[in-house]
Amino acid sequence: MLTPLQQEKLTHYFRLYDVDDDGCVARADFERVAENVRALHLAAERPLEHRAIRHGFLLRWETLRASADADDNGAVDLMEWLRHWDEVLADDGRYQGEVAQLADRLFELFDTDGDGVLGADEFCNFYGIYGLKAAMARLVFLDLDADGDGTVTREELMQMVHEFYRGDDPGAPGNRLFGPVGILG
Ligand SMILES: [Ca+2]
Ligand SMILES: [Ca+2]
Ligand SMILES: [Ca+2]
Repeated sequence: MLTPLQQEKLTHYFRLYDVDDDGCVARADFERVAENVRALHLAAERPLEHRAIRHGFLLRWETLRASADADDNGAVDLMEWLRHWDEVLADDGRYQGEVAQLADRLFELFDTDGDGVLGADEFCNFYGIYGLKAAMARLVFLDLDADGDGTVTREELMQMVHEFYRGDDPGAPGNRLFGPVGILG
């Protein structure tokens, strides 16, 4: 069972994923995110890499649809989304596959200078693909950068990811992984 805090966080997360803001998470939202990544990574210079990235996002939509779209109407509404996450969070194998490994891949994708850590600009780029404002991204970055050295390590990110998804501590910094909960309305 999701706790009220987890429900609140995952509802906020749903609004983030609903990039075109039509009240459902669907293929179009993933297409939009893939397109934003393309714009960011100058796909003209690296078309093969971008094709793989786009494929990855669309595959992720298919995985989500197969698991979450209970009424099979091609879109995932908030109730379907919460039920889906309730199942994933209760299952260690699925959690590893759908959360931990994904966070790891996103870390690699956005570490564009390949130095093994995320700088503030790299981190803000990640937020940009979901249409979030750079100012908010910088606030989250400050939260994530636990030791204040101006970079986010893989360990710092994973700690926040676990707090966001599985944690139930209202004071945990990881609750704000995708911006302050409630700010998207
Ligand atoms: Ca949508
Ligand atoms: Ca549905
Ligand atoms: Ca970097």
